[in-house]
This record gives sequence, C-alpha cells and structure tokens, in this order.
Amino acid sequence: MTPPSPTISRVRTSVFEPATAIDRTFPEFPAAQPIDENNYFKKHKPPPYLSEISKDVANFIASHNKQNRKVVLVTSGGTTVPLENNTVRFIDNFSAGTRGATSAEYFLENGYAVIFLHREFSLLPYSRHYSHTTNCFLDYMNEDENGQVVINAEYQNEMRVVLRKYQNARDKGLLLVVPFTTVHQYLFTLKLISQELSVIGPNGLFYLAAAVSDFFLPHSRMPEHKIQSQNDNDGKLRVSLEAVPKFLSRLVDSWAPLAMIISFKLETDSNILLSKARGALERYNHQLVIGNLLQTRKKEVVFVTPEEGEHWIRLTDEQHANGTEIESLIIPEIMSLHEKWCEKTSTL
Ligand code: 9Z3
Repeated sequence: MTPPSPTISRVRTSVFEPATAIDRTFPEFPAAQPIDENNYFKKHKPPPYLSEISKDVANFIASHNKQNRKVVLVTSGGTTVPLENNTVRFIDNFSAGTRGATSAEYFLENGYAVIFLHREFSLLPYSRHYSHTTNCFLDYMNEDENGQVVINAEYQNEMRVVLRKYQNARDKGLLLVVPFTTVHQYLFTLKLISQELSVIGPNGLFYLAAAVSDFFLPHSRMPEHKIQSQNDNDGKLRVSLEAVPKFLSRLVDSWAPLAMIISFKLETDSNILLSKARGALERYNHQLVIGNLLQTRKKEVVFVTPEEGEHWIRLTDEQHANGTEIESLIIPEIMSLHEKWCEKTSTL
C-alpha cells in the first residue's frame, strides 16, 4: 500500500507519451572483434578504484563457490555518456533500475548470490520499496507518545517482510553491490567481473538488464572543461558520438565462455522486437535474449532461445491489479534454464 504523501507530487514527469517514442529501425552495429576490445580498453584509462572492486568480487565469488552456490551478475540502471572531462553535462537514459533491483531480490530469495552492478543512486534491492521518489520512507513513520519514531501500524507487516529478507541477504553476505555511472566505468567493471566469474564456469549467470548507451564520446575528443555556450559560431552545440563496441560477443567468446548469458533487448516498436531479439541471439551466440517494449515492460516480456524459439511471459489482468511483479515469473524460468545449462555444460 502506498501512503499518501503531502509533499511529493504523484505526477511523474519521466513518463512520456508512448505514441511519440522513436522507433530504432536502423540496422544493428556489428559484434565487437578482439581488435575492438584491444582498442577500447587500451585507449581508455581504467577507473582508479577497479583493483579494489576486483578483490571484493574475487573474495565474494570464492566464498560462494566453496558453498556450491550459484552466482549471478545482475546489471541494472542506465549508463551516462559524459560530454566533458570535468563533467557538468552528460547524456543519460530513462532506466531507474526497477527490473534489475526487483530481479536481484528474486534471485536472492531463490538461493543465488548476487553481484549487483548498478548505476549509482538508482534503485537497490529491498530499499527500492521505500525509495526517494515513489514511496517516500518518511511517509511510513510517525512519532509515538514518547517521541520515539515508529512505523505506522498499517505498514508493519509489509515492512517486516522486506526488512527480514534484506537482513537475511546482508547477514549471509549474499549481495555484493558495485556501482557505475559512466558507460566507460560500466564496460571496464563488466569485463573485470566477467573474468572473475569465469572461474566458476557454468555456475555463473549473467543477467544484463542495464540500459547501456549505444554511443559515447571518446576521451581523445572530450573537452577538459565545461563547454562554453559562445564557443560555437552559430550558437549550436554539435556533438559527434561514436558507437560503443558491442562487447557482448567478447563476453560470450572470451571473458566468461562457460557461463550462461542473458541479455535484454529493448524496443519501442512492437513490430521489430522479435526480429531484433532473434538477431541479437544469432549475432552473439549466447543462451537467452529477453525482449521487452518500453511501454509494456512491466507486464510482458518475450524469451527468445536458440532451442525453443519465442515464448511470452505475461501478467494476467488480475496479477497486474494485485501488484504481482513480472520478475517473480521471469526468475523461476531462468533458474530452470540455468539448471539445464549447468547439466549440459558439465557433460561436455
Ligand atoms: C532492458 O531492456 C530492461 O528491461 C529495461 C528496464 C532497461 C527496459 P527499468 O530500469 O527498465 O526497469 O525502468 N535492458 C536492456 C536495454 C538495452 O539497452 N539493451 C540493448 C539493446 O536493446 C542490448 S544490451 O540494444
């Protein structure tokens, strides 16, 4: 139940008019080759904190591997594309990280350890239920007669459930949260975690739900300081972006070749969703593409696999009305596919 908030308007300015969405009908970029990987990772400096993350990730994976627990990397939220080195302006996208944060919870509840690679300050598993924008946590509280802050009676049960799940994940060390902001940080961190995760072979699962920018401004062409409005003769800002190499191919072929890999395909035109999802599967040769439309992503998704073709997962009207989350249907299906993948791969 969402409490009424006197201070935060229920108007959502980020929800656009679906009919105005632009269809991305242009052809896909080719899969990245080893040379593209070399070029990108040699031409760009790794984020300075990467070695610190590397240790945490390696320890996390080793400890769960010892307990024979499967580990999933969930990526979540949108990447930014900075336009200046001392960044004032950047290009961003709509993703709040709902899919990623929600999915991470269902993986945790079903016995997985989760590395949650997410856009810093986007939604997190568990705390997402009481986040800053939709359900302001302050609206769930009050003062009792002694001035103690307490949770309102009507939210006790719901909150206790979330709190217990959160504490279980935290106390058992099942969740490792790793942030990114820029597309560049995302790519370096993805490569690092993938290589660490390759150690556990098929027990590793990739669930790539982050909305990763297709374009970026290379460091070599990035101005150091804030772009000045009077710089351009005719008062216009012209930005020429380059295609972000499609590193999914490198992940499948080289970074973690035995892991099960799931990517998401996002479109706004229902006429091209399936062909784009199939195209991605053929191009990258991985195990599953989950297709979704921006407009209906919370109600339906389509699984596209090499063996079984397409298969839709949809919430019924009743499920939608009672607040069932589509991720509660997606994750069990993925777990059974992952189980089969582990069996198949171990007999190779
Ligand atoms: C997705 O398609 C996710 O499901 C959403 C989740 C980003 C739609 P929210 O954060 O949204 O819950 O609001 N993620 C992948 C999007 C993407 O950029 N995919 C690339 C593409 O479509 C391929 S990796 O080309």
